[in-house]
Amino acid sequence: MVLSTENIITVFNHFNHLSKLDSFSELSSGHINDTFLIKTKGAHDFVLQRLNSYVFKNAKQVILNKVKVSEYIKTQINLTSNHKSQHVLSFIKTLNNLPYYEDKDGDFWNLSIYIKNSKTFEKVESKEIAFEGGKLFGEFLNLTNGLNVNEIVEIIPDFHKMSFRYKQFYEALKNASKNRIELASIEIKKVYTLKNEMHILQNLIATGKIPLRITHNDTKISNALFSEANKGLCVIDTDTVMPGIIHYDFGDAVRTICNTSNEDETDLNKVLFNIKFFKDFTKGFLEKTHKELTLLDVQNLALAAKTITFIMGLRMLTDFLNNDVYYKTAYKFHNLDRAKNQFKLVDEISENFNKMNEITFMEFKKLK
Ligand code: GN1
Ligand code: MG
Repeated sequence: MVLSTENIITVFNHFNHLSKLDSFSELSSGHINDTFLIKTKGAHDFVLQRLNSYVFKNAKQVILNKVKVSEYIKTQINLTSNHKSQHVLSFIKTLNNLPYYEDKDGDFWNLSIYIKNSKTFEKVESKEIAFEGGKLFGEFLNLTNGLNVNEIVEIIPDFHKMSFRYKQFYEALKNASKNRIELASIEIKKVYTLKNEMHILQNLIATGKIPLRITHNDTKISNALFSEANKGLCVIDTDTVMPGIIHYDFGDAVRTICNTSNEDETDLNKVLFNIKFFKDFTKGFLEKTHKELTLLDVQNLALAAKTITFIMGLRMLTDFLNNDVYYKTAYKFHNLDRAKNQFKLVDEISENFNKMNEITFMEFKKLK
């Protein structure tokens, strides 16, 4: 469906909100779905989203999952409903009483209430946000901890499984153009060099040393809403909530909070690791989660930050070799630039690795 004004209004009006669209704009921070902020003159503004059916083969189920997660969180937050609405997403049903709308092309849409007086960050500029982000993502794990695993469909199987991501990379490499292979030769080499280390966490999961829980699986800092006073409000983008390890939620937040530049900055001299923010984030995260964590868990948090950053680079590189079929790109070699950026950050994490391990251990010890 063409994303014309007329179509957006039509889709919006399939939902049961009793509001009139006043204006809308695209929220372009995500790489997958099409997301719009719908302004009305009524009590609420809304977020209307079309799911990407190439990425989400079962987009209807993504929405069913998200609604379940929100409903469950609502039972766990100990606040009056007025305050609750600032801390959890509320989805609106269609006039047919369904949580999703399916358009003529078979694409699925969902609508949620825009959380007022909130803001997001693409990049973190203050330790306060790093700390609040840590508390917010940590608390999300507490809030979803009791969710029945059987009720949540694993929306993208093997999402953070390293061997799966390597397999996709090898496939892409077999079919890639000579030109793209040449352009990415340094990054390709790196994928081979880091292979063993990047499988350590997967092996700890396979041997039962690190348990699966319900996790968010996309904890980049732009998926956290903050109040105007810079307090953590609500975790958004619950598309990929499914069984996972808390390590990757920790690590994915670190990947974005401690990168001194954006994910696609091309001047790699600007891609540095902010160890101060790492400390603040860790403090906040552990404050909320330490009761659930073992020493072995904590000993692997820094490795998780490195591993998930590498996974992102690997996936972006793979998409580049596949001629950009997965992530939205703004220009021709965008995915390669993203991969270079993430691999530079992996190097930066290696430089800071001992300090990171000291920090996670010290902060954990303080709480025990
Ligand atoms: C994608 O579209 P967005 O921003 O929610 C991706 C994540 C990556 C992220 C990288 C379903 O997330 O896994 O971490 O890009 N989501 C999916 O910025 O693949
Ligand atoms: Mg996402």
